[in-house]
Amino acid sequence: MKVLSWSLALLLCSILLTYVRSQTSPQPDVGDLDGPDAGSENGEEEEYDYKRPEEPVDPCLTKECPKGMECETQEDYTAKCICQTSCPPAYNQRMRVCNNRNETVASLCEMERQNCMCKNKEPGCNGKGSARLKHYGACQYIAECTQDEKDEFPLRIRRWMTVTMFDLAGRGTLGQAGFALARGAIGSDTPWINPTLWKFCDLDVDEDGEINGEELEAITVPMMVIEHCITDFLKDCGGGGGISLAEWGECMGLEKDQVKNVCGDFQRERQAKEAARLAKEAAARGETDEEASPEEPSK
Ligand SMILES: [Ca+2]
Repeated sequence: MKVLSWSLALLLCSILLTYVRSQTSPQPDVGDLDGPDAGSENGEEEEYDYKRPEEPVDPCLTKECPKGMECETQEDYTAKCICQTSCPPAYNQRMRVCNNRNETVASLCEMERQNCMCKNKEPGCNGKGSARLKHYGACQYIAECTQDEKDEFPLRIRRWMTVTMFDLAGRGTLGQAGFALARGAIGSDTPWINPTLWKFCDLDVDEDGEINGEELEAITVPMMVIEHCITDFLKDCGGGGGISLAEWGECMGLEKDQVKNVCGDFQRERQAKEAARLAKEAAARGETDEEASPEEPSK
């Protein structure tokens, strides 16, 4: 009987001790049971998406810099355009260009790099200031244009514009608006009209209805060496200022009723292409369409 009493006393002590421990020990966090280590309800181990820290994207990948400049990634991971530190070696003499000071420069890149440094007043500037591109290749003597040559010039440039337009159409690089005009010119008694109107639209990049001096360089610079009259002729055509469509048509020998504004389709194509380019750049930067959408084309 005494043994039974001692056994009961020990059992009660054991129960009491267990109760005291359960009240003083830290309680498990119920939330922990739902954590990644607790397993799912069906007992299977769930995969947990342990994300790696995102590596910063080089901001220069989507940064466009003006001519003569290159992108440099800053310490705070922003992109900054700086003057090009160097240009590819001008291994070929055909890379040389002639500037408007009649100086032969190793390459167009080198001329634009110099322009940048002079504009920013950097030590690398040659001290002469910015220069413009006169023509490709080393500087050479350009004969003056005689009156006879000038009189014949519209015929020559119309022929060149026609051949160029048909060539681009054949290669599929003219765009829909240009292709439609080229197709309309084929078989015509006056096949040069559409190419002449097309070239006006092509040169009027800012779409203000006239061709200014800078826009004119897109045709004078590549043609000056092979067609020495082009600069004098087009200078006279605009009377020293921009060339309107009516002036362009008259200079090229078109009748007044042959001069029509066909630029609308070109402009819409150009704007759509530019919008697509901007959207692509914005997508590369991870921006939304709304953040990146350019202004609605007004034309
Ligand atoms: Ca213009």
